[in-house]
Amino acid sequence: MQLEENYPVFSAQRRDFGRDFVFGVATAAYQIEGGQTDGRGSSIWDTFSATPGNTKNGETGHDACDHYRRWPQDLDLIKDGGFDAYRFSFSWPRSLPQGQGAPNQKGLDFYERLLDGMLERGIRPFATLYHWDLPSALQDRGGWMNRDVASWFAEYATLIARRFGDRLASIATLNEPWCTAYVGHFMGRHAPGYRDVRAMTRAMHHVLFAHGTAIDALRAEGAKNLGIVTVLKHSQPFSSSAEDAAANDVEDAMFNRWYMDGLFKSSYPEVLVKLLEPHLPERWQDDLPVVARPLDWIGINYYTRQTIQFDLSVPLWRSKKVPGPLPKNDLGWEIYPEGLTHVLQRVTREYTKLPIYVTENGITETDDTRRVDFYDRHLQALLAAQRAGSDVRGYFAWSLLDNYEWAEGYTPRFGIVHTDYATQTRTPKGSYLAFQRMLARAADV
Ligand code: IFM
Repeated sequence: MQLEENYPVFSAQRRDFGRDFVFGVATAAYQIEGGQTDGRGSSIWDTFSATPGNTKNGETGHDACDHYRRWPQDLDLIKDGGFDAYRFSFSWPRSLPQGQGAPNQKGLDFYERLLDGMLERGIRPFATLYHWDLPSALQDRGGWMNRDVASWFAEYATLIARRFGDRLASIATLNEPWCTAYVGHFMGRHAPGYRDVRAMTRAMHHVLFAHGTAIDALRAEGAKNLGIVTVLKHSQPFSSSAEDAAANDVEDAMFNRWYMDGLFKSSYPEVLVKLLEPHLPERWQDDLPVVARPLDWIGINYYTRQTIQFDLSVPLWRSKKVPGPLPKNDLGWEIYPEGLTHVLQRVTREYTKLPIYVTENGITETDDTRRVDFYDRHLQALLAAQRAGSDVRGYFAWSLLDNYEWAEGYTPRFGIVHTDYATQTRTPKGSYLAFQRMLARAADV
């Protein structure tokens, strides 16, 4: 693709980020693959989205972006954009239709082709094992509420490491465990659609226990460069009152600290243990050393901040989220680039000196000039965190393509490439071109 003078540009240059800094794009299997064929099993998202009322316009990921067939074109887009890496997820039900037991050879062959396609194009594969598509057969046995999920997940991790480990640049166990536990088991807005504090609490512990168990399984297979992807928000009280500070403490623990304390301090925040202990599985403390297995890197997804106010009428938490004053994206998420600097510095200051990758960052927006501005400001915020001492080694834009945004269906458009769902035509947006222009200057590095 030719570069032209009127392309949108970012204010940062590639060399500002450091010599080995990795630029990539991210997607997830259920959001783009489609391809419900060739022996793929059912997942909790297939059944959740098929249930009336659960998703906008009843939309499902049945076809999504048809990436199952169109992957060569999508990999070409990544290469032509100048990206170094592709963060994608394996589909557990495509690999193991029943979640355990007999693998689906045709499904594994698809990932074989995809990985070879990346390597042929010089794209480094950053894999995620679980991006929310639990096999339905495992949900039938309690899914994330059942402690056995740890051994099911380890079996799946072993399969992937044996077959593909030699070709993966890195492996993340889970994407955003908060979302699985809280949005899927407490808000009921994601699969499996529970609204129950006990279901949530069990899932909160089991996601992390399964993560650590999978890390052991991956290491036993010799897999390298292992991590996990957590989503973090900058969390702040609405006012300087003691009540708002206490409310923010609970919400920050719920969103950020439960996962980061578990992973890096081998403990859970006291304020939440007090509230949730009756629902935690017996002898949960015994699992904490597994939860905190050493990692090689940490992935952070960042989108927005939260502002928290005390509210006596809310059971349990006594808090609510209130809208911040800044402009919002199409889903009402406040745009706060400085928050990326804050969360990256917080990781370095409070948790770990491990390399950090920003594994997702992006905006749903139909006006692409706002998307260019969003990326520009967040890239500057990342540089500010680097200058302040955070060891940030990579950045992945969410997302390569407009895709299936879970309960919100196909209305939100997070892609740097536009997807016409009727024809499956891909059209690069200005934001893609801005990345391309920045990344094409490899000679600057
Ligand atoms: O689309 C999601 C993705 O699956 C996980 N992180 C947030 C994105 C935007 O909501």
